[in-house]
Amino acid sequence: MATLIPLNTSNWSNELGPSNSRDTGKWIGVHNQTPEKKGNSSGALVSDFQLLGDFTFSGLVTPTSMDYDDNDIIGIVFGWENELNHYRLGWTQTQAIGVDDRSYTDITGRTGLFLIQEVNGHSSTLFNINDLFWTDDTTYEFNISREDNLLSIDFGGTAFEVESSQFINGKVGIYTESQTATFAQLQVNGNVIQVPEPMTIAIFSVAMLGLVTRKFSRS
Ligand SMILES: [Ca+2]
Ligand SMILES: [Ca+2]
Repeated sequence: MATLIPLNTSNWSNELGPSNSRDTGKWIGVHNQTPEKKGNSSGALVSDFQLLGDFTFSGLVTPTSMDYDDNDIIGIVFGWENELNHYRLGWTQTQAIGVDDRSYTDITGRTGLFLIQEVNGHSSTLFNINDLFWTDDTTYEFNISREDNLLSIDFGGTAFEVESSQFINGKVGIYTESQTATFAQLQVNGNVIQVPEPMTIAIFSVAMLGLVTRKFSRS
């Protein structure tokens, strides 16, 4: 078993949601490594690094009912380039057919537990159990790993494998659609490449300019 390294979510970015509600919901708790989404908002929180090749990404997610008892989507993203290019692993608490309060579906129409591959905004379903639902205020463990083209996934004790080589590299993250939830103990193992923030590049450029200028004035 590879050693998992705890992640610091302080600099993760609020990104557009990956499915039919592509708005940017505010995440709180990122500085305590317990990202939380309140209210009926949607959106992704995405890592400040990329994973190259094989990896493991794991953590905990709890759909919460204290603020609002809802039944929509909690999920994980990986191989992420943007909201139109990624994998998303989502899960709903759909109510029984015929009950008014039906949940959001993925843009594909999927409910229950689903794994979707999104390429230039075109979705394909890699896996779906349409009658498996989460329970309010229950903490679920998730674990996603890639070994070459094989994706091994465990979400809340439901494990499955699929093959896909679409996104070998990419960022990881979490998302909700119209759902309150908290995430914790996010960990990763793999070839981590830090993606510099635009600000860091700007400061670096200014520093270089300073060096060059000084060198020039001395000569
Ligand atoms: Ca509920
Ligand atoms: Ca909702």
